[in-house]
Amino acid sequence: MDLKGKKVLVVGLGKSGLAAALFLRRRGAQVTVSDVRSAEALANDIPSLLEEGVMVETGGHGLLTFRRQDLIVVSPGVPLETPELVQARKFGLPVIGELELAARFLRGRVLAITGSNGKTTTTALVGEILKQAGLATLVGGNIGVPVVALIEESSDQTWSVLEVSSFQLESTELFHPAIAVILNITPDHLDRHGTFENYARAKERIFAAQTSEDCLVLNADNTPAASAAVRTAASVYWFSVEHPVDQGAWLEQGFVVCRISRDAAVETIMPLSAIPLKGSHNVENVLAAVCAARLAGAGAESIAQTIRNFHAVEHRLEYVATHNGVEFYNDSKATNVDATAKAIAAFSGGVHLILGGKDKNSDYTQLADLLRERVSAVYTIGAAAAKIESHLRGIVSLHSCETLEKAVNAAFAAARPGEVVLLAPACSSFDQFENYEHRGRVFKQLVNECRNWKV
Ligand code: UMA
Repeated sequence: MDLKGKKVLVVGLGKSGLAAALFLRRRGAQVTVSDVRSAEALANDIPSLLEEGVMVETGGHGLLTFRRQDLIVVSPGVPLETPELVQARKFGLPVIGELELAARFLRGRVLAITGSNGKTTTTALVGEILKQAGLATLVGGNIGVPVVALIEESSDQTWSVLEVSSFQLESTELFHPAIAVILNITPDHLDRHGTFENYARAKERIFAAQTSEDCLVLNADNTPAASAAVRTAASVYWFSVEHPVDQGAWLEQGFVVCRISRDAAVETIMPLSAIPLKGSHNVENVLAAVCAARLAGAGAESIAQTIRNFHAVEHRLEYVATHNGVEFYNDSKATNVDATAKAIAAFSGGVHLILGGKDKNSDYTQLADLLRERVSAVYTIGAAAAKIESHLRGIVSLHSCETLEKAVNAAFAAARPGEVVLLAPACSSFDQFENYEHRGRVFKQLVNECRNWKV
């Protein structure tokens, strides 16, 4: 793909847009960036872009800006159905995502991980395993580092371990991982994709360009993920917490085991009890990581060693502190109902749960059984509060708190020693916070302030 002299429009000036604009500019393209936010809101990034010779349109997307281009590169958070993009496609302009742009230039091999939940932990774990095994490894994607930002560092020997979201996959064409992993597919982002089927099809683009030379690792225990096996050209590997599989990773008599081809011997990786991450969902993540890392060439012993020393990624069921015998956990990344269910299930009971934020067209009644079993009270915050309360009335004790600060204080006041205050909000954060990281950091700060409480 020759970018020299091409007119390229980058839509959205977040992390992806900024990295894409600078990359395109370095490759000689004439770059314009367009964002709906105001120039004031983007004041941090505009000067460096102008200095590089990038043109910037702020405060909205101009139809004409979208017409005068050779290529349009879209940030993951910008829906493909945005009217200006629909119009541009109608005029025959190529529209690709940041991931697709990066895929065309990234050197070496790609190990890509998608799923509704567990992506970030599994990506971080696989990245760490490959690094510790001595392989040249880069880590990026939805985990927070745009894939275009990895291009310059990549070489023919590199493994790029990428967390990829449905937003990124939706606009891929040539993106071609040597190893792809689908951890699970459960309802999420229905506000963007419309239906669960559309969402699942977007996830399945992870293997669209794979051939029989490539590997696809699937969760045998999750039907929507497992059903992809009949639609792929790649060799299928499985992981399961429930039963042995013909090739892949599973549990046997309290041990994680792995077999990387049907005729190979079963290798014992490590005892289940040596996995340092909380929650049964993390056992699934570990099994997927073991299988993928083994396929990429890491040895069994080195894999076990790295898992033993691996700590929870920030904002994923992250232990924060214990005050007056009450434990606080930050699972701000639990941005959908399934992730919240998994977080609750990691505790045996006495959970004071903070729920709410921006709704994604979710059905919160799916939490009913777990709430009855393990949750003492729910504290609602944000724009989705009224909907959540209407779904959960009569199931669990509800407290309307509006803000995270009021919720933390109310939960701490009510929790008894031995109980848990858990932020696992089942919603995105954009109504009250910049992103889920910001929400998690505010939670941790509020928890630290609880230390000064006298009881
Ligand atoms: N914007 C427009 N027009 C629109 C919509 C948005 O101009 O119609 C602008 C916004 O004003 C903003 C910019 O686009 O300035 C934001 O772009 P973006 O939402 O793509 O955000 P980035 O900062 O580029 O971050 C993205 C991912 N964000 C999303 O997918 C929403 C990050 O994942 C990712 O880490 C980053 O690229 C690097 O790859 C975050 C996320 O929430 C963590 N992901 C979702 C999730 O995990 O559930 C999918």
